[in-house]
Amino acid sequence: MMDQAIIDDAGQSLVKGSKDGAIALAREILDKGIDPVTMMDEAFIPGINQVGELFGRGQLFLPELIMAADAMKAVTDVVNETISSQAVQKEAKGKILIATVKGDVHDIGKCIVTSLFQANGFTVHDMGRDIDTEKILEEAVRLDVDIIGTSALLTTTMPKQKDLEELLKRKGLKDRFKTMVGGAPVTPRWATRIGADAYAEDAQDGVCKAEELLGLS
Ligand code: B12
Repeated sequence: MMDQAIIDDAGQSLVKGSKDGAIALAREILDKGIDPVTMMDEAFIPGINQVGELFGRGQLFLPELIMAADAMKAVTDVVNETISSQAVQKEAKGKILIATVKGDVHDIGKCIVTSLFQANGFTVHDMGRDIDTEKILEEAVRLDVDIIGTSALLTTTMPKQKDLEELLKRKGLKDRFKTMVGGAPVTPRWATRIGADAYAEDAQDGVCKAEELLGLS
């Protein structure tokens, strides 16, 4: 468990959009030996969610949201460096293609997921953000991946995850790939409704679900 004062400071650094402050705090927390995923789950993710709530209520505006996102992205980079330096070289467990769907530029969560998958021995092809459904499928076929994971952070872009399921069915490829969906507005119910093979709440859950999908656990 992390100290409440540090959790509050992490939240404040994001609300203030202080990139340097957030980076310094992240390094301080990691130096104490706290696991990077725990740090994100307990301090910075609640912090960025708080920023999102303030923005949603009109108490914080787009320029501040952008600054907070910039600070969060910098923390994510520190975390990803730490995770990859701690990663034990394991035998490749499977290939995963990951992308944020078309019309959506949110990629902080996706980058954390990518990094944790890699640290757990998966080969990950991260296509980035705002990616066309057809392109995702083309790349999945070209790279012959096992799982396609998509991220959607907007209620207006979630339907792209459904489009992917429909495209897979239309092309007769539904049985060839397993699909996994994630992102803050995405729910297990949504995953079931669109026919995705798995829903993951966070990066750690994503790793567990991927292992289940590939029969590794
Ligand atoms: C940061 C942020 C931004 C940044 C994004 C920067 C970036 N590079 O990502 C910027 C400033 C660019 C931005 C822009 C916008 N945003 Co914004 N943003 C956010 C905010 C505050 C945080 C998102 C985030 O990074 N969370 C932290 C990460 C770690 O969490 P996560 O993404 O959910 O990921 C975790 C899990 O979901 C899961 N996961 C995620 N994806 C996947 C995928 C797989 C395969 C798996 C297994 C797991 C998984 O694992 C991750 C790690 O635990 C949210 C608020 C919120 N609570 O979500 C609003 C929010 C999503 N944004 C919102 C809005 C409205 C916008 C804008 C439309 C604003 C505008 N007027 O322009 C634009 C849209 C731009 C676009 N076309 O995409 C709304 C969406 C409302 C809605 N109903 O859809 C929110 C909810 C804010 C709000 N309360 O109003 N935003």
